[in-house]
Amino acid sequence: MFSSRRRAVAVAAAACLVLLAPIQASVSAEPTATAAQDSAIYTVPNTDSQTRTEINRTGAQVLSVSAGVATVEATAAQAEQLRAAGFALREETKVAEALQQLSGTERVPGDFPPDDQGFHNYDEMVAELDATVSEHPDIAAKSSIGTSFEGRDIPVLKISDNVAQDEDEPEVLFNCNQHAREHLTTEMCLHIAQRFTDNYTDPAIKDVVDNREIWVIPVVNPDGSIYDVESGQYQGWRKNRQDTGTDLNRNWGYLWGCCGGSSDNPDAETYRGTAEWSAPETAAMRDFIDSRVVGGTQQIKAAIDFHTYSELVLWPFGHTFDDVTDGMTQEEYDRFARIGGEMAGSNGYTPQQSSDLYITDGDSLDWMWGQHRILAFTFEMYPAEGGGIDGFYPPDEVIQQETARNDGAVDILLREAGA
Ligand code: BZS
Ligand code: CA
Ligand code: CA
Ligand code: CA
Ligand code: ZN
Repeated sequence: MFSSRRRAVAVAAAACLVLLAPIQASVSAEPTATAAQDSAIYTVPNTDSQTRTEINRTGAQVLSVSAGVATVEATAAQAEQLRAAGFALREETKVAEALQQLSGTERVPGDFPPDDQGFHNYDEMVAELDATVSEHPDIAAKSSIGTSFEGRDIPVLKISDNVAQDEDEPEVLFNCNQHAREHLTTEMCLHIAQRFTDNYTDPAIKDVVDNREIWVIPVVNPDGSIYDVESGQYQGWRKNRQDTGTDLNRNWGYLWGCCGGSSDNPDAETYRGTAEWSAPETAAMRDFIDSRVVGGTQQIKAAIDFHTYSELVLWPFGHTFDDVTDGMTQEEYDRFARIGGEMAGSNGYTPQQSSDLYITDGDSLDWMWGQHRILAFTFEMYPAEGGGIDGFYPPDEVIQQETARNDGAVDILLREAGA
């Protein structure tokens, strides 16, 4: 089984690891209680996008869906409320126990557990970007789009020939790790950065790099992603670290809080914040994307916001079940569905409108398209089904395969940005 295999690897690795990194003998302080830590994982049969929206409205959070069976993260109170509303919940695991198992027995303070050292923590991500720039100064440049709530830079890497100039080329944005625990996405952005710099001698790659301006933001939520690993044990943390945490993907300013697709309860996993853009991290994203309007024209033509998990290609809107609505014509919707379908054909994900999962508001997709007409997609990466919180913590052995899996889709989007 998954967890026992991981334990075996942890035990085998433990002896040599003391040489590599300081290991805490035991965790002295209890990890801070969080929404996820206090929750259990439930399965709920026979759901659809309407009922999944109802489930989320209690403050619980649908994590994945398989043939109508939803996997849901919920506190005891939320589970009780759902049962009272007629949902047939079956408890699968306690999140705190699952997180402990996933983290193994050794602790590396400030870093991923010994088994998962293939993942980049925040400092390692910054170092990776710096190394990319120093190896490829002609085609890669690093800057910052702003700072997080706790004051950390949110770095962005630009990749293009004549990288110091703002050329008149279609710009494409890839951003990752809005949600803290979705660490595989950071690896996705780093993979994109490496692929388009290390392989510049490949004519197909050179053609893209020379004729596009690619922006890569590997960690939109630095504080949350650090918090999720800093004790050495995973926390299952989703939000940023402002007060009780704001769900960054409910804080964007297009019809913010409009449609029952986010929560006003600060403890909920989908807390939308006190106002649109109340999170410094979303405000930094807004300012960066707004700054790409040059001469009245948005330069960013296409974007992917990477999340985990469920293996989905999602397009706008999230705030309505309707395909055609204010801000989306049938022709535009059909273009999303066509390109989304083509990308899904290349990576084996399932293509669908975002609201087919459940209704959301204040998400990045809705703003990027609604405000700027960016051809914006959200990818929910590996795994398709994770049995609960485990889905956010795949072993580092899958990083190479599951990031390279999206090469074809990334290339399709880069092509479409010029169409
Ligand atoms: C996640 C799931 C994600 C969310 C689904 C979604 C994607 C909603 C795009 C809206 C737009 O947490 O990864 O609930 O934010
Ligand atoms: Ca491993
Ligand atoms: Ca260029
Ligand atoms: Ca430009
Ligand atoms: Zn997410």
